[in-house]
Amino acid sequence: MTKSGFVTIAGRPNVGKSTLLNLLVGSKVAITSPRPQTTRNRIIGILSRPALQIVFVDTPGVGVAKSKLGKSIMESSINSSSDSDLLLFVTDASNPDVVADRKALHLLGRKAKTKFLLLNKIDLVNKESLLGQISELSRLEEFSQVAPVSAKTGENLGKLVELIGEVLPEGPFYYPEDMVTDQPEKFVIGEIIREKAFFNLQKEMPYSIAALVDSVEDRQSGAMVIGATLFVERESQKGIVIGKQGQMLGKIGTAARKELEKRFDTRVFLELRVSVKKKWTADKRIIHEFGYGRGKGK
Ligand SMILES: Nc1nc2c(ncn2[C@@H]2O[C@H](COP(=O)(O)OP(=O)(O)OP(=O)(O)O)[C@@H](O)[C@H]2O)c(=O)[nH]1
Ligand SMILES: [Mg+2]
Repeated sequence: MTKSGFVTIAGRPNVGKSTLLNLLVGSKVAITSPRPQTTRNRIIGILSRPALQIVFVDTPGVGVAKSKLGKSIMESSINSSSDSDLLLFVTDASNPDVVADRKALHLLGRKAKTKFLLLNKIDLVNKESLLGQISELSRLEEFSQVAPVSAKTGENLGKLVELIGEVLPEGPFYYPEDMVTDQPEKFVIGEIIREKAFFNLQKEMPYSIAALVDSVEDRQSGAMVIGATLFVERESQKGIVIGKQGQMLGKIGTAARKELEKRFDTRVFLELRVSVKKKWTADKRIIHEFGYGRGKGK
């Protein structure tokens, strides 16, 4: 007899959902950043144990969405949470905001049957503050479990996996045991490039940057040749991404190449361009073309 199920990880932006997902499945399947609204679609991370398969579904943070991009990506969060066997509602214990949490819960939690409350980033807070938060948040919703965790130190995550195993139903393995994510290679590469752009452009760059992989070629010499484009919305932003004498683009490219080489265990040649796609965050067609805001639950 095996147990299995879909477990959605959701909450407001920047609380550490993607970092948690990566730690839970033991592999970097989702990019993370210190900026809110990093994740743009639902991302699956699979944890397989001898008689248990947990399919985690990381989702974009839910908050106030103004742009079409923001709205599209939020839709994918709400759809995922309503289809899953369990909702892990994540909050940031180091930056409590019960009002925002209540709004997010209202959007996410209506259809989820079973819910756990995870207070993340406990490496940054003291016990008293935690107890106060737990009692406030527990008033918002009926949670079957409350778990203070840290995606940085891994505290309590082993116990969390046990608790999840207890509530999941009997069922088959949905994915092969050695599979950790279902994202296409091209998309994974684009996300790694976007992560490095987010990281290096922290202050200057508006949220509206996209990375699209145009081509991936495996050379006979074993090297991987990748052509990719970073899209911005305005001409003026192009200069920021390229930087003085191409320095910024060089930095982003080098950081991405290094991670790609590690990940694919091969030499990588990365040809990175910057292009302007006017007002793309307001265009649903382009948002989907870029692969963002996808995902209808299972
Ligand atoms: N100290 C500490 N930092 C954490 C922890 N978990 C995540 N972070 C940091 O919090 C920031 C946001 O993490 P993400 O995993 O990208 O957050 P997210 O909830 O997926 O954000 P969105 O995708 O934008 O909704 C990053 O800088 C992480 O390194 C934690 O347990 N402790
Ligand atoms: Mg995320």
